[in-house]
Amino acid sequence: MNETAASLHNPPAGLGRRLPKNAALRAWVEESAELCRPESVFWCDGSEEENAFLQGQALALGVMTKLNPEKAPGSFIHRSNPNDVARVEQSTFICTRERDAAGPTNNWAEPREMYARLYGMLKGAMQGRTLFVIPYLMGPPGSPLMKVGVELTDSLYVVLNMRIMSRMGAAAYDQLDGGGEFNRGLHSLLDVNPERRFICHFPEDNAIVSVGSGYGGNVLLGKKCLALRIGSYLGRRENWMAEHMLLLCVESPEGEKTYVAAAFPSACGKTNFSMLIPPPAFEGWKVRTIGDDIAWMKPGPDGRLCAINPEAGYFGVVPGTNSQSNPNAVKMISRDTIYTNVATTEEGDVWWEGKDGPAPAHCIDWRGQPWRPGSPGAAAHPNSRFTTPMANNPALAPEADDPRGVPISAILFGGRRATTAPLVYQSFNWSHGVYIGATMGSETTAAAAGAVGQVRRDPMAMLPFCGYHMGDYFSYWLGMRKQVADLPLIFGVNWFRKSPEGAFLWPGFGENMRVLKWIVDRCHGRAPARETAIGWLPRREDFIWRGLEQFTAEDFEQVQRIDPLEWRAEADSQAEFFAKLGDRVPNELLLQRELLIARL
Ligand code: GTP
Ligand code: SPV
Ligand code: MN
Repeated sequence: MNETAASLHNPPAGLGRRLPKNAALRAWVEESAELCRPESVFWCDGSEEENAFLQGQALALGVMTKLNPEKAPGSFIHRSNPNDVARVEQSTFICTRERDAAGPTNNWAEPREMYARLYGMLKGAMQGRTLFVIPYLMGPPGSPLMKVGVELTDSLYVVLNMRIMSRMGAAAYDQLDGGGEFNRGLHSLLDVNPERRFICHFPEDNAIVSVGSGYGGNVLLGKKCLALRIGSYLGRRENWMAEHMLLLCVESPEGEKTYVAAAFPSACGKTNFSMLIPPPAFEGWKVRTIGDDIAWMKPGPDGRLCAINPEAGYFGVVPGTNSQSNPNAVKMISRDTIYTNVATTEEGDVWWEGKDGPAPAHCIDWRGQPWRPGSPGAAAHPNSRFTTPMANNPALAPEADDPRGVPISAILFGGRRATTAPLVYQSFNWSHGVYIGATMGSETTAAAAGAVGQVRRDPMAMLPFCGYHMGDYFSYWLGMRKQVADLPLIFGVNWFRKSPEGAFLWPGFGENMRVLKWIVDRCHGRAPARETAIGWLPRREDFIWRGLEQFTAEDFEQVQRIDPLEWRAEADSQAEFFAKLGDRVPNELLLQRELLIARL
């Protein structure tokens, strides 16, 4: 379902013609059309009528297929080009005038050269296609953290996804018509050729150009490109933070609300954790989702760190989603969902590895080929995704729409580590906590093209998403200490530690509530801990175990074990990473590493 030939014919009167008052926007769209030469320009207003029309067009053009409305009401499947199924870090660039501003963890290109190269590829690239203008907001309207963006794209899939993922259309026109700055995102599929695939950020111009891909994080420009890469750059300039974090609210039976943010790398459990259902032993406790992927935070007037979710939907990992692992997600994606790269059954339903029930006797795999149990390869791509509105989430927190945001009590950093890292520990203080985030290691996943399962440093889960020099990013984090009187506590977690036989040591998912409860109690000064070389650790008796009695004292000992040799190797790997960042690494973090070694 390659949509490179997509062009709209004769939209009904009234659709696609919502011209904005904003002259700068009109001029930029005109210039872009001049360059790309689309057959028509379609101005999206975000209305229901428009959505129905565009869905119909997507079906007619083969961009998506409708699923059986009895099995998956209001839902669609899109199969992307098999060469285009994940983010592409090697083709992602930060284009600043000075190379040093992007730092050694980003690919860099000189802005004028990169613009020239991209515009060369874009010249006449939309002939016979429609250019869609997508005005959108990131963040609830009226929030001091809200940002305005406009994405120009020749992909209907992008339009339909952006409508779910952002506050698209009318609300954005209201902001644009009042004048003011907006992010300019220009996207074209070109011929979906990996050789001509570039995801380029121009933070100094508040602009993005993405070509040659039609997949998720590469093309839904409000998400990773604006909300994280450009966002982190703007945040440092404007005194806020853009982070790869979920946001959740834990409510106790007494009605006490505690807000927690957690940075886990791509495909390492944010969506799942943000909507977990506490086990029966936690009767009366509720976990509600504010965001599942991105948090924007700023020092609030009350001395707390205040956070919003800039998104309005979830672009989440499908495989492994079932009524045991994530019952809320099962309900959430049962309707009004766009599936990307899953398998489809003869009944017009979707299927993926780890779905409830047995595998179908035969189905059509993510590539569009016949598949049966035993066929080589997975039926659903390991990075297959759902796009679903947050309103579908049964655990949605009302605060998700609150322009004021929520005050954060705890920040969690969690990698995917088969060894070394314990289930949970707490930092000694802010500086040590920033060090834990900055040195986080995690195994690579299918969310990015390339090898899977290799441990790499992924500071704050932002390695692929920080829009400037990583050393300066660490300094910015440390500096929050001076701006936030009542700082969140910082914890390290790891749901993914394995036995020598390769089995997960911790049951994870809903059972993570046991860890979360200890964290919340630490925030309120209610739970003890013991001091170790790496930080404060819970003792076994500090957890509630009812319903998980089979998890023995030895199991707990194993999942929390701190092996001095493993940690020495960890410190060596951290040193290599710091060396790569050069003299922009704050001394304070180097000192934290020395202190760890001394304690070990
Ligand atoms: P991105 O959307 O890529 O940023 O990912 P994410 O951090 O939201 O990850 P997600 O929650 O989608 O989880 C990714 C994978 O990890 C899925 O296959 C989950 O089934 C698995 N997973 C999530 N939580 C746990 C857990 O607690 N334990 C184990 N063993 N696996 C988990
Ligand atoms: C991630 O890779 O962290 C994602 C998916 O959340 S994507 O939007 O494709 O980047
Ligand atoms: Mn993500």
